[in-house]
Amino acid sequence: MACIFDETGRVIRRVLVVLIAGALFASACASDDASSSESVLTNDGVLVERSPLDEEGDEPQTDSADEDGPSSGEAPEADVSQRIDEPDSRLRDAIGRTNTSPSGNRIVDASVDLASEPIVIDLGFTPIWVLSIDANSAVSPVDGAPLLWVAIAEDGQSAAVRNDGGIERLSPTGPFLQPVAFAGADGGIELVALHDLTDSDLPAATVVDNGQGLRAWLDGATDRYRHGALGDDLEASKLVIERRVISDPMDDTGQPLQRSERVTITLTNTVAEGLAPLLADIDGDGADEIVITESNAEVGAQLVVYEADGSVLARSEAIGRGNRWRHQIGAGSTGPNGEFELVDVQTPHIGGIVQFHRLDGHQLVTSSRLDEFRSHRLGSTNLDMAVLLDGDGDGRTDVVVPRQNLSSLVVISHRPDGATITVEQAVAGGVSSNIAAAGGSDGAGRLAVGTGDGALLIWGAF
Ligand SMILES: [Ca+2]
Ligand SMILES: [Ca+2]
Ligand SMILES: [Ca+2]
Repeated sequence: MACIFDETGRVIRRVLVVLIAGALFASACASDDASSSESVLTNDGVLVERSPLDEEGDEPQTDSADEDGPSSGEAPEADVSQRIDEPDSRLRDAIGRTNTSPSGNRIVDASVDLASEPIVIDLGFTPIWVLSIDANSAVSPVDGAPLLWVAIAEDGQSAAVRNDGGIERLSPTGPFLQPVAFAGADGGIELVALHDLTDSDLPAATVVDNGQGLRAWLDGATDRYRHGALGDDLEASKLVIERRVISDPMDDTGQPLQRSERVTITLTNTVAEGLAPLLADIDGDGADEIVITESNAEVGAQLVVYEADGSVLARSEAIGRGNRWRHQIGAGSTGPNGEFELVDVQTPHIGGIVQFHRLDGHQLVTSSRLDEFRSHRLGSTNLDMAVLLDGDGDGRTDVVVPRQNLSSLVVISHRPDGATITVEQAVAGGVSSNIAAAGGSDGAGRLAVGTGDGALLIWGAF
């Protein structure tokens, strides 16, 4: 992967060279401080290691040089606390992304009427990535019309689409394993390869952040489970969770002490199959949990919900055989009576079953399912081909996902009699990109998708 990455990240690497050099210098100068970490081997066969970070809230970097992670019973590596400007903190300034939220939960709290006719923008290339740009970022406004979307082709060709339907060509800077957009210094847009901003050895991995002191990412790339749904033989052997802890004692100024705690979970029987965890309040206790998809060759994939302290809250059934993936999409109030559910697509390349799951004790129980959809192209690092939003205008959250043959977009609503298609929109040329979406302040949303005919289809707020 390193050599592919050198190609894809070449341009951006130059941009970030000063930042990275600074980080390396700082990390070389830092001292080890693993004396207070604690590790526990749980019943689930995972090693959980807890490390307090320093109290100023400086965020450290893990030394994750090992390939396979420790096996059961073996002592995990020590975390190393370092004072650096971590690259992924820049992600908080992103103004455009392919997923809908930095939390990794693909949900937009807004309505888009997908039964209406879309606006069709001719791009002249087939987009595989579509980024939704923050309408308030005011980048490249022309007559006051800001950019709303950026579409990017496999070869790095890209174009920005304004909210008046106007189109601006961008200089090619890709290709990307996963692009993210920033406001450029010249008032335009700067596209960056996400992985260059992320402290993980897993290609295309990203850090998720709920904006309330909880962050998590996958790390510890290993090739011990050769399934390759995401284009290489590497999967993660570690889940890293960082949370801000506010403790009772006051400091000298009478403020509560704040510190960060890092929990590193080393998977010994499984790998985490995906590029990022998903943060959502699965048990309704007001604090987000961390959802990942764990797989192994014997039983295939299973959704696992971790508490922020590293304990396991719940698991779904495993698929039952190896080399069968499930693609975690999002969590929200999709149930017929607004029940909170976690949505995934089981085996998105073969029969693609959209599944709604609810927490029942320590189990994620499937409440409804519907098949023949596709949320992912085999081998792609684009995992944002499905989204939760109200796509039929009844005010309740649905799932928007392409048909298995990519010939249309469908809205799936979880009704009392089960999961039901309420809208189907044909997509001429087939769906070629992720589904990008965003919500406005008035509850109205917008959604865009690329097509194999070289167009961008747009529904909603203009
Ligand atoms: Ca919770
Ligand atoms: Ca909880
Ligand atoms: Ca709806």
